[in-house]
Amino acid sequence: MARILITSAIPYINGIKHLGNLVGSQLPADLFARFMRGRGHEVMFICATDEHGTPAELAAAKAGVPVEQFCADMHKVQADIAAGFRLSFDHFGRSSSQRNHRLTQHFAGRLAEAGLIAEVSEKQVFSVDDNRFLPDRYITGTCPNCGYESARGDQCENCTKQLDPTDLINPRSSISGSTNLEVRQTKHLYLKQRALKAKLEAWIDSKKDWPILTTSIAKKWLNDGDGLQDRGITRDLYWGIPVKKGDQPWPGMEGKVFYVWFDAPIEYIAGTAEWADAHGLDDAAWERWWRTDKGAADVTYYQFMGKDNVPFHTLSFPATILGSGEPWKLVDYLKSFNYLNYDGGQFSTSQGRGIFMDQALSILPSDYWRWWLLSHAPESSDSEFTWENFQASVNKDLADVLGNLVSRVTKFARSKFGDVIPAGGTPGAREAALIDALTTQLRSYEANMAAMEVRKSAADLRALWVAGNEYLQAAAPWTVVKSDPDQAAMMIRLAMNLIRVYAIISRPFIPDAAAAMMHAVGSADWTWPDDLAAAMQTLPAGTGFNVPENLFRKITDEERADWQQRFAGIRT
Ligand code: B3M
Ligand code: ZN
Repeated sequence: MARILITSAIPYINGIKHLGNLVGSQLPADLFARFMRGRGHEVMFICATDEHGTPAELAAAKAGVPVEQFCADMHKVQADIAAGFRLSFDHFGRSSSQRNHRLTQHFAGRLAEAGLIAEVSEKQVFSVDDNRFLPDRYITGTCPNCGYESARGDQCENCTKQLDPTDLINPRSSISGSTNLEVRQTKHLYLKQRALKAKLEAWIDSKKDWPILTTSIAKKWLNDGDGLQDRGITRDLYWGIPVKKGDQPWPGMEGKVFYVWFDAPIEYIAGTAEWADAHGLDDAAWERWWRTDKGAADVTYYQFMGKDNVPFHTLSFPATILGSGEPWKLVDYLKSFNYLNYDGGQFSTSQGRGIFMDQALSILPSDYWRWWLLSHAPESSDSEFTWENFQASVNKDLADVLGNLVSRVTKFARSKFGDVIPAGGTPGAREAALIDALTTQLRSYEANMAAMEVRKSAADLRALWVAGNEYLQAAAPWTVVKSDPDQAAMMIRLAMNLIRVYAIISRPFIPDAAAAMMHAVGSADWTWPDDLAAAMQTLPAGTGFNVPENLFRKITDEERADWQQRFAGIRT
């Protein structure tokens, strides 16, 4: 039994994620976690909400609630939606947890001791009425270049000129509108990433089996022109983790917090500590996942994320870990994704374009979405969601192929053989050929799943479903029963066992349908079919079974047109 640590990029707190975000991180991570558990491995699957930073503060202000309350509420919202999609986290933590406070301060302290932190004095705009420093993009004024009146301190949206806040005419705070602004001196901490460049490069070069998408992004940031910059890791904000050196105050840094991207990946570790706390376990319970000196040497660590998050996970976070000089676990395999587009354009959170996780669940159960998204995951290139494609996949793969097999077999069995799986008959050449074909296909599925080849895995699973259908088509128990009921009984017994096997192997993709299939054949034995021939004899004659409600219904043309229309616009 192997020990597998899995983390998904942690969703930002300020809004509900769209399906493009879901398929690029949490969903494939869940697929992998479910598969590894199904194979009997020990899995720790961690996700969390990413709660700090100015966007959280501003979203809270807009909602008119204190930021602590806003984050607590939104965490609950996101946790409920994740449960709706059956994301099987061992823990869904919060980057604002006390665990993350302590660990983030601990890492900063270690980095300082190692001489990897520089204190830098800089000038920044302070809003007297807001009583806070303003990040560049929260200062508005008139563009000196084109006269546009709502230019931002970092850039004019109208003429695209890059600006410095001090360039703006009539600058004001975008938070309060106040013009009572001053330029003040402030001090910040920088992580000297440049000093870690050789170590980082050697570590990345040692990852021969990483996907090209991952290594090419890492290498680009490492080597391009001004690639690896020393990085500011503190901010003048209210909401965040107070800057401390371990548990000691940091002179001159009073009232400042760590930058959100410094503390967010540390939450992977803190989230595991939160898991231990939630289960009343001691520190050893989570440290055995993260500290190679405390039992994590045999852990394999997998991360899942969209490509935009790769630099933070191949350079910044490893710089924190390596720089600490402590034996923390580094990622072993980083699976990154391209973007999913929406109906001829991009999904966009800021513009509210596309389908958001809560909306998706409001129109169809999660299995429908899981199947489509995973079988169309943007792996080797960007991919696109269209309603036509979604309808076609659901109706064909789920309803016609899988759902139809389950319903046809159980209904026929009930009408001809009663309440239990029937006895009689002898398997012949056709059955042997089916088991051979299924075995070959199943080994391919297992290999692709282990390699996180999501689309290929979906194609293998679909092929496994199709093979069963073709067998039934050719064997035709519904005809054979008239002349040779015993042989028909044998075919149905085999088909019932096949439904159980389908439940087990399909569970990572469509967990609810898998549970319904398992229930239909009256079993609760989820043992992985390592030996398929043996697995196909698990349910003996005499086992009670149920006829399930339709596993999957078809999407009608009217529904498709209606949804297409409903989700064409912009969510407000
Ligand atoms: N919070 C992704 C996002 O919500 C970002 C990932 C952090 S991973 C440590 O856009
Ligand atoms: Zn301009």
